[in-house]
Amino acid sequence: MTEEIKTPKVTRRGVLGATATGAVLAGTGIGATLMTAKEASAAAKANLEPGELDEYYGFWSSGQTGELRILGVPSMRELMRVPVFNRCSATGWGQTNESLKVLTEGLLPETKAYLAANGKVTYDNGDLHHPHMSFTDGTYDGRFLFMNDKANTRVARVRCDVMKCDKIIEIPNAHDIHGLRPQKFPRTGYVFANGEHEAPLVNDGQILDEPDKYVNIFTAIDGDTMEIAWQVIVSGNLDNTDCDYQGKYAFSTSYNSEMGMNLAEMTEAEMDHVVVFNLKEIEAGIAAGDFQELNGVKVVDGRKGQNKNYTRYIPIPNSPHGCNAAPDKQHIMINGKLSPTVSVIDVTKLDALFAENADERSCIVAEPELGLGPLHTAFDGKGNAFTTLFLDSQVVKWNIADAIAAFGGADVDPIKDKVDVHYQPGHNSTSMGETAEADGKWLISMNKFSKDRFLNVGPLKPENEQLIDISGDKMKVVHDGPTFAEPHDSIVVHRSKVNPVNVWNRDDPMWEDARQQAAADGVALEDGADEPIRDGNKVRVYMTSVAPTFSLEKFTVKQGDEVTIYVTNLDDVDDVTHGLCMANFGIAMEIAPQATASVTFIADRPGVHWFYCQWFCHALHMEMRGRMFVEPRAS
Ligand code: CUK
Ligand code: CUA
Repeated sequence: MTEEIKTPKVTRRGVLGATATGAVLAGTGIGATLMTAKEASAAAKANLEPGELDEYYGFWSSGQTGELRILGVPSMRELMRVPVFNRCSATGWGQTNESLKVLTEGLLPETKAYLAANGKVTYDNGDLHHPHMSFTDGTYDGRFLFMNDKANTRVARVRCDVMKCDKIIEIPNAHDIHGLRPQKFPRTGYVFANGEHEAPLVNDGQILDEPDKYVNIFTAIDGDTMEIAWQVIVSGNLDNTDCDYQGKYAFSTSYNSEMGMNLAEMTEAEMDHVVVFNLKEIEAGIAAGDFQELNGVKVVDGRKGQNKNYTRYIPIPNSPHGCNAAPDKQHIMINGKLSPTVSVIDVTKLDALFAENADERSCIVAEPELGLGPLHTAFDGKGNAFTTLFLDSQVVKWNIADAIAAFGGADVDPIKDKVDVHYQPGHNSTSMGETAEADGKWLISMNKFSKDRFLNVGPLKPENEQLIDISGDKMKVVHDGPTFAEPHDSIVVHRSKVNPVNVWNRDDPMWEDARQQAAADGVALEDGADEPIRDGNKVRVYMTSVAPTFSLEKFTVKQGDEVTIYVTNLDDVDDVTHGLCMANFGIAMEIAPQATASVTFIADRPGVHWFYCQWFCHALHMEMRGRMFVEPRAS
């Protein structure tokens, strides 16, 4: 294939003539540096005209829906859903061979056995809470997005060039991955992942009511290879996590330092803790052989009382939840949840905790009382922090320097503003706010309840996300956005950081298996084959698509054959995606421009069966169809 195909000259947007200049600039990634005067002065402008492009990408979790969502900010328009842990009818995620490879290759052997016993090859649900982009030098680098699955203990990666998931791994030893953050400096590097729920270290059915034998596991994953680098056994459970801008420490909150097994036990102590992980010490410990190998992973013991320099436990009131590094590169906010406070850690004071065994609380430099139910904190890059108050249904803006001064005894109120949100906020996020380039324009409040804010759709209500202008002294709610279950977290990334392609590269590794099988069959995917290729009772059908036709108008297989259909989309104009739906076979998939996708099924249904293109592609889209003829089994 030629270079021409990788960079199409014609864009559909250009053809349609709608603000083509903006589209071309955005598509080439130079839009951000050539921002118009109008854009530059539009800090507080949430409403875009039709055809106007957003300044930011928002990458959203979807909780128990299991997918990643892409929104435009500030318009809050939903741009795309990227299936990850879920099954997707539109794209064939969870059904195509290419997606099943991603969904199955990282599963543990015992999980595969469990699934097989239930007639499945992979999970089809997930609980995706925390999407975060890879970093280089303390800011987003546009390579990958990483995200957790609390439901089935997995971590996934999405490629930002095509916005498709390319890796999913199941984390051994840990249980139910919750908090997740990529290393900020010098780069990602590690992806840190918290196992939230306690379990016996060897969980083979021998231990139930011996809580002292339960542990929690902190995992560091290599973000480049998606292999597990190491794990740490900790005391107490693990909730949210973040890391510093020095590449030295990671932090995890624990709401169950008690290691309780029920609500009363879990909330008993007034003080819980945040665990500090010393990355260099852990790496040195592993190099020195101070680990046990468990399910193929090197695991160090960082529990309290081990007299090791892997961890320190900083007492924090009371069942802390969110964990957020400030863009000043110095402060980490630990959100108190049951305590009305946020505890501020100064990372420059952490070396003394490890080297001199200084008092663990000596690194706390402020603990402002902000309101009821502080869960998560975001930043504007101008010295202010924005904390969600779940119980008060508010976002509070407070000044970090003033909070530190007040903690030192100065008579100053760190709270600058409060705004009502609707209702009960969990996470919040600010434009570029979890990077050193926080720009203080927008804040998203992700609220758990919408109640009366939208037309009633029955007992199950949408959530409500509100866009708040934080460019001035006072916060201003400027937009309500209903969303389906249940975004926990989001990041707001300037569009200059992300530059997806319009058309797949034919060399892409995503369909390497198809490429190899075609070569073995003496077929080029780009040419297709005139007849199905028979290999015992396996039959391979190689088709191409060019709007509005498939290369085969019909093909014949035998009842009971295992049929694999490969479709290579030869269209190279952006947005000309085709589909292949095999009616009454439960088969459907998406094939984007220049991509190959494949699907395998048993053709156990004799007769004529139409396959059709289910992605609208052409004026003659309805006519884009063909017949599969299944000859009945000889009786
Ligand atoms: S957790 Cu959902 S509100 Cu899973 Cu990030 Cu705090
Ligand atoms: Cu091809 Cu619709």
